[in-house]
Amino acid sequence: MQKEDCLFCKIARGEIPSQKVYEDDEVIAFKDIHPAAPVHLLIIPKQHYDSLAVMGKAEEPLLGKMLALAPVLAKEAGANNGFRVVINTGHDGGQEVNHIHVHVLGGPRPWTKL
Ligand code: DGP
Repeated sequence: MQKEDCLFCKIARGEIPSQKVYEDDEVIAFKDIHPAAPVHLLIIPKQHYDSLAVMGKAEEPLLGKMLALAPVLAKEAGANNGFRVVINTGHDGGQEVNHIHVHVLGGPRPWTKL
C-alpha cells in the first residue's frame, strides 16, 4: 500500500522527479536532494511504512534486500573506500520524511556525520 500524500510514495510513483540509481518491483534508490557526503543515496521500499519502528518479522526479507543493496549501490556510485548506512527513526531519531529510508553515505572525507 502506498500513501497518497507521502513525499517518498510520490517519488516511488514517479510523480515527483528524482535521480534514480536503482529500481525493481519492491525498492527504489535515488540521490538525496541535500547530500551530506559526496555519495548520498536513499533506498526506499515502494510500499509505504512510516518508519523502521513499524516494521517487523514480516518485513525481514524487504529490509534485508534494502541493506544488501547498500554496498552494491555505494560501489556503483564510486564510494570505493567505505560507506555509512543510517536509518533515522521517529522524531527523536531525527527522521524528517515519514517513509522508511536507508541513507547510504560515502565518498572521500571529510563529510558530515548524520
Ligand atoms: P531523514 O532526516 O532521515 O528523514 O532524511 C530525509 C532525507 O530526504 C533528507 O536527507 C533530504 C531528503 N529529501 C527530502 N526531500 C527530498 C526530495 O524531494 N527528493 C530527494 N531526492 N530527497 C529528498
